[in-house]
Amino acid sequence: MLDLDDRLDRIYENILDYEAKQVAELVKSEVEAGTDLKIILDDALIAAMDEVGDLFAEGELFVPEMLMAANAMKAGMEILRPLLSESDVPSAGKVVIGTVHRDIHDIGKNLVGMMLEGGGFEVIDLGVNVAPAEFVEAAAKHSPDIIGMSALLTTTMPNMPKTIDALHKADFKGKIIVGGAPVTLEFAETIGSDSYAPDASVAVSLAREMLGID
Ligand code: B1M
Repeated sequence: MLDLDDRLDRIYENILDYEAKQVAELVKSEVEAGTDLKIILDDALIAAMDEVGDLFAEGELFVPEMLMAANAMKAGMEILRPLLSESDVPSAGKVVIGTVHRDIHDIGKNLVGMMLEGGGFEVIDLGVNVAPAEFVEAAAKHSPDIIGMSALLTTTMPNMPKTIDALHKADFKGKIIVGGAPVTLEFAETIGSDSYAPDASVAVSLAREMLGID
């Protein structure tokens, strides 16, 4: 039988090869072998997604490949998630994410959610066409560390400041991150967002930075 490092390496490599079914099977056998869940999460799933993020940033991978890797990671997460919630493995932080009101684009938002999950965050996805009041309600219900908003239309970008205002009025104390193709750093700064990420991999680095995680 392979030693633990080699077995974790196989999971890692299968994520980079987009082999969702293999990842699920390997994670399942690792759980059955009694391997620490945090080791599987950190040294295989999160490590692979960190590598995917780096390759994306270097222009070696593109959105479709990042999505396939995220899907493979997700297959492993499906096995770990119910067990992690019963165990004492701490999440990196809680993120509520959604596409703003009147906007139904969700591919980028889903990718950001998956990459955050791959980065060890607990992600609560509110879906698309999320009204400011729904973000406020989710903030009260889940007390997230971060709220993330995505907008793909110039006509729905103004729903970001509306949501931020509503969150501030409701005394939300966490951080806010925005993104989406038409969103810029300048726009994010003018609407009072704590940060702006141009892509999913930067979103993970910024979320870690905002929460003081190395
Ligand atoms: Co739409 N659409 N669309 N569309 N659509 C765009 C956005 C558009 C640019 C196309 C175009 O005209 N060239 C244009 C917007 C123009 C504008 O506003 N200036 C447009 C339009 C006009 C529309 C409709 C109005 C069309 C119509 O009905 N007349 C309509 C609007 C519907 C609505 O929302 N109310 C509409 C509908 C649709 C579909 C339903 C057909 C479909 C969406 C399917 C879905 O999402 N499930 C769709 C699609 C697919 C697109 C394009 C082709 C692709 C978007 C996408 O998924 N990109 C898009 C053109 C384009 O962008 N090339 C277009 C891939 C995705 C991975 O990238 O979402 O940018 P992106 O996410 C990136 C980053 O932006 C960032 O990270 C992601 C990954 O790196 N990011 C974040 C995103 N969210 C983030 C959040 C963060 C941080 C980073 O923190 C929380």
